[in-house]
Amino acid sequence: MATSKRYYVTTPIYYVNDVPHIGHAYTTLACDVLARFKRLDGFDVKFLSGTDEHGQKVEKSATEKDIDPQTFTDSVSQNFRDLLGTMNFSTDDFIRTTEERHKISVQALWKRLLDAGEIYLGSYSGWYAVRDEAFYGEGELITDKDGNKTAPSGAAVEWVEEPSYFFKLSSWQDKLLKFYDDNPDFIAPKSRRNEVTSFVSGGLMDLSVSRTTFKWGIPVPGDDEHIMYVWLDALTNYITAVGFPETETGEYATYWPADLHMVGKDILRFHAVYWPAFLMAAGLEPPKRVFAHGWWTNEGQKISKSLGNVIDPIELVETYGLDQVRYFLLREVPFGNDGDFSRKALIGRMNGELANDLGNLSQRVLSMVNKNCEGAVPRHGEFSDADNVMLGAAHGLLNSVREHIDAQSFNEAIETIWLVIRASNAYVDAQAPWKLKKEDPARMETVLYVLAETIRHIAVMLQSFMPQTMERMLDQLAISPEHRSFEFLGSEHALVSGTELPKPEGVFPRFVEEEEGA
Ligand code: ME8
Repeated sequence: MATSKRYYVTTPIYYVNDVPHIGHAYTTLACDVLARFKRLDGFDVKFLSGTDEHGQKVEKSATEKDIDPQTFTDSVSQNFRDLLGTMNFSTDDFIRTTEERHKISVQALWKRLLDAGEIYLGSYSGWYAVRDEAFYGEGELITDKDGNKTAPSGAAVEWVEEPSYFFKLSSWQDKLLKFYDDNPDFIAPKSRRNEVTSFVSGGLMDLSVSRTTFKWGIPVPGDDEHIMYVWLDALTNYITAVGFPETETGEYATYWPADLHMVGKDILRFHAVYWPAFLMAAGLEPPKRVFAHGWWTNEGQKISKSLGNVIDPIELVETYGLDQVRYFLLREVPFGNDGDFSRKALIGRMNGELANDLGNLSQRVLSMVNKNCEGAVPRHGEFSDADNVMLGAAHGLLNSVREHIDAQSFNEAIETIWLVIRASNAYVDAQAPWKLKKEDPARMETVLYVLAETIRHIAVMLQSFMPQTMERMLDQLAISPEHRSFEFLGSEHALVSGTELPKPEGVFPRFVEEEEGA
């Protein structure tokens, strides 16, 4: 695509120790909306997701199931790939860390770090949490009343003593702080930025980047006894996918540095501290931005396998509908905050906002057009002030929504669109086209035209959130697929009177809960 506007967005690569749940779907959904929005806005987009397949945690899960790690990762990775289809995610690439392209890339990065004098051999003794795949200092641990120590995340820790290569993270403290200062938008949201800068200001220790007590990973070049630390391996996926170690040509030259790494708040430190330090130490550019979103609880409870309350995105989609679930997840909670998942809240939004506000608007308007305007886009006369206000609101959507999307404020982007939906409903009520039908049919047509044109704008703007239903809504307005990107917004590309329209059908049915025992 011949465009200078490029956008590279990544999800974390998910551990293949378990099946995908709502948390994974949420992170990838946020990226999918960004990727779709940017494509509609004329960007050349690369959207990457994938699976993190090495390390002790995955090895342990395979051993527990008595399967060799490769067979195990092959099958679990497929579940994550399948989720892309289930959720209608528009990824351009899916990386697995067990791929050859990745091994080459990680070993090349290691060599760069070694050649730059950033890695040395020593020995590690300290605490390690397999669940987090993270090292913890004594001072970070939490001791319960029985004297048991756990990681701050609650994960079990074990004492580790073994030879290890170290990355000279301690020497990157000032350079990282300067980098955060020079790039105030690097960490989002703002509250998270303070968390990271105070962590780095507190002093950094050199980081153990190899282990000798397990085998499932990428060997250190020239020293096979050592397996690379799984986070060094995993983070590198973001450059592997753009062709590293080739940096001068190809996708690396086009897309790197990434515009956004989307992560959950649990893994911000790895992305905002270790990753830019590794990259700068290797003479490579750090990414432009890392956004740490919050965590979902389930009906007030922490989601965990042991509590048996893991939310399966596939079940949700089957029960409530794909776009309904996509909408809810990004609408319910300000992005960046923690949120509580409840079926009642989901149904409330489906019936209140999707069925009532948006569904009724389009169904009402399109049925009136179908019945009273010979099933074609109505003719229109002079626009009144009220018409111009309505159309102006629709035309103004792109700029304000774009601003929210660029700040990853998804719920505000949606709210901005909803203001126009609510205004359209108020406009229908005020103009009462059903009354105009007898009194002033020409005016009725103008009102219905204004509404149809407003619905076109709303549907185009909502495509990234709800691609399937908006496709149906735009089909009902007879907008050809090539005319659905943002360059076709505005009065220049307005609906053409007389264009034949298909028979309208509702796109957002009300959700009626089955009675207990029915
Ligand atoms: O951390 N609510 O992988 P992972 C919201 N392999 N998001 C949630 C969530 C919840 N309850 N639970 C999980 C890893 N997530 C590493 C990443 S990247 C180089 C390596 C999401 O399978 C959230 O985005 O544990 C979190 O960061 C991600 O799942 C962790 O996935």
